[in-house]
Amino acid sequence: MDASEMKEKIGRFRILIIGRASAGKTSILQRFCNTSDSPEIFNSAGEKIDDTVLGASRGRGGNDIKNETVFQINPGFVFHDSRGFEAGGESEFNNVKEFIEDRSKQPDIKDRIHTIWYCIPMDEESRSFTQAEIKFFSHCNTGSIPVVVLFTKFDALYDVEFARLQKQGNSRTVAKELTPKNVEEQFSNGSQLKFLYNSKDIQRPPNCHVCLADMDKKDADCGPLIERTAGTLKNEVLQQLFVSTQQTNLELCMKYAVERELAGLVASEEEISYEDTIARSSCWFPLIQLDRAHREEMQSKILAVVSGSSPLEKTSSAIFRIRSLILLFLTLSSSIWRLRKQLLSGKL
Ligand SMILES: Nc1nc2c(ncn2[C@@H]2O[C@H](COP(=O)(O)OP(=O)(O)O)[C@@H](O)[C@H]2O)c(=O)[nH]1
Ligand SMILES: [Mg+2]
Repeated sequence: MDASEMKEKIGRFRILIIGRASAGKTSILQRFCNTSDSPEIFNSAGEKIDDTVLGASRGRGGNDIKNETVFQINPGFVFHDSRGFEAGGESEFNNVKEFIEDRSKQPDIKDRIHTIWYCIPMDEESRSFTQAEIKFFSHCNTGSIPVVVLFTKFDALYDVEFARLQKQGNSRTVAKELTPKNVEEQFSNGSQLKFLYNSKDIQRPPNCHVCLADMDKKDADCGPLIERTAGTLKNEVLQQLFVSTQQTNLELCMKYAVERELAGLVASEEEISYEDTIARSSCWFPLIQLDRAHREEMQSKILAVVSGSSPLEKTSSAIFRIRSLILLFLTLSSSIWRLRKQLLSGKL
């Protein structure tokens, strides 16, 4: 089975998001999927759960970790929401642990958890790790599943630094600009991270972490979350599935297409056609898994637009425009890399 068949077989990328109620989980999922819509929730039998039923059953076991949370706009991602993973709660911890163990044993990779996001909100006074967090990072065997810690509501730490910068004589504008960078720098040298990665109490530290501020705002950037998560995936097919399914960071798709595909093709001795170069690089992009005939049609349309012989139709859909841009990028970069290969091999 080649990578694209395998990708098709896995189908959806499955993420478990853990964190206490109000940690900012739903907001992150919305930013990640670039939507303000509420997600749809399905039970393990695949039946849609009515919101009103879920609301009424809250606290009566209705918040099942096995439920699948999906956003209509990007059904390529399926989330399991631990909901209310409260400090010290023994039964919630066991529930999460059992769920991870059970999913890890699934023979089919499509049913396994592909990544865990563990949310730690920063909006509490003198934030230190709770018993639940210490327990999770000491006793929960996540096997080969990468774990990324999300320090959520990171903007809660901004006020003190903003005031300090203003006191130093900086204008509001300068203080506002410097604050996020300064806070992240102070945090990276602070006691929380030392504890998380270097404490004897933490036997299973996470793979990495990311600081997320203002995720309740529509234009918030979750690029760092996407990049860190992609970087932790060791399985190339899963990595390709993750990068090509997320639709908010095309820059990352380009980075992987160039670094993983084009660079590899240039380095190899293999003679590969122009069309295949484009087809193989397109595996890293969303919305572009087209067959050859469709791709050729798109390419001729794009060429007509680029050469000015046909205006880009005002009515053309956003998806057509994105596809066009991706194909244009692939066409240009494939040409450049082929030229580079010919130059390096002395054929030019
Ligand atoms: N200041 C701040 N508030 C946030 C952020 N993310 C979420 N919130 C707010 O925190 C509350 C809980 O967020 P929600 O995403 O529903 O948390 P969940 O219970 O973990 O799903 C909401 O009122 C959000 O608007 C953030 O990054 N910064
Ligand atoms: Mg929620």
